[in-house]
Amino acid sequence: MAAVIALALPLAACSGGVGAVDEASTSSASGKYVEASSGEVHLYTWSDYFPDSLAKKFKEDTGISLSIDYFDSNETLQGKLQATGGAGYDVVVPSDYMVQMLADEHLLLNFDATSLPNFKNIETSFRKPYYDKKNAYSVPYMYGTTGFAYDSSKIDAADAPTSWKDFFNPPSSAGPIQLLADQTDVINAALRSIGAEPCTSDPSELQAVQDLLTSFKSKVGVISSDNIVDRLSAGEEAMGMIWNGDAHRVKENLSSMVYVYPEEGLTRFEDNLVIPSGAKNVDQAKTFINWMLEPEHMAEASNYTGFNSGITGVDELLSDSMKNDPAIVPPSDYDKAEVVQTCSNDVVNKYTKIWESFKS
Ligand code: SPD
Repeated sequence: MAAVIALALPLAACSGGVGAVDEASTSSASGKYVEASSGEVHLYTWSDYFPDSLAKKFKEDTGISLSIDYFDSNETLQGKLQATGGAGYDVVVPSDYMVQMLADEHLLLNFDATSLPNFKNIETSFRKPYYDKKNAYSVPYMYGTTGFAYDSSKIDAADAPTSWKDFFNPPSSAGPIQLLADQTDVINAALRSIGAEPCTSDPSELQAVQDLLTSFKSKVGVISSDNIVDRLSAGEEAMGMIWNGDAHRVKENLSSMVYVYPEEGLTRFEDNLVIPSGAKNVDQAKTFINWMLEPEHMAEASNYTGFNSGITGVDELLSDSMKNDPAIVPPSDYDKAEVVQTCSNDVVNKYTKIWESFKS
């Protein structure tokens, strides 16, 4: 699993972003850890990202019920928390850059994750990431990469795509392309395909991406982050943008599926467990997060989702199929996985404009 761990290192090494703990959002809830033994936790997470078996086990172990709603992108989560002022859920699962954005908007509770008894189980390289330098708001859930996959039984070897450039100019044998409903992942991939960097504010690069997406639109089948595993496994789409854990699950059903590490590079993301500022069941939320930091619980989530996690002891508990899948363990000579950065608000607004115009 050395390659998986190596892929994780740049995140912790990365600097910049949220440094200061937001004292204004510190509440009494940020104090001592109190283990709850009844009540409920409302979890809001990515679709298909938490096994029912684990929710059941959590209730049996702690007496706390877990109810789950699903979102399809960080921006959907952000919109929901903005609309409710951080209320409605007790635990939510933003990615790296979105932890920083939500914290900056005072939508997260500073609960001092280092005070959790199981904080010690977080691998050192996953502590104090650039988007939460004091672990005031977050602990890691799953991490992975955003690449694309294609069915090698449908696309000739001569046409096999190897780059984002190929992805956005697909061979006709690929048929309608699956695209994630994720403006950050799609625009970052499009920027890489034209040789530009994520978060660029260069108007000509952003215009080139807008033009590329406009020409790509007629080749897109479904724009969705939901049910990808089912659709690709069933052969409904032969090529699609996909997160590596989902690709692993597709490969379990369809061995001809290939996960591509694009020549230009790809995004390495990290999703996190955080507590919104308006959460009602804070002790229960902290009990849930602490419980998830047990290696066997996180490993159950990993083996279900297909993604790895930065918790000590999880690697040993991963299924052999995960340990041996290049979608999970990247080729040792691939060094182009880049941690997502938090773009400036101005650039985020430009991304949103490009995305809305692409979808309209
Ligand atoms: N099946 C759900 C996978 C969720 C992955 N989160 C991706 C975050 C990308 N920025």
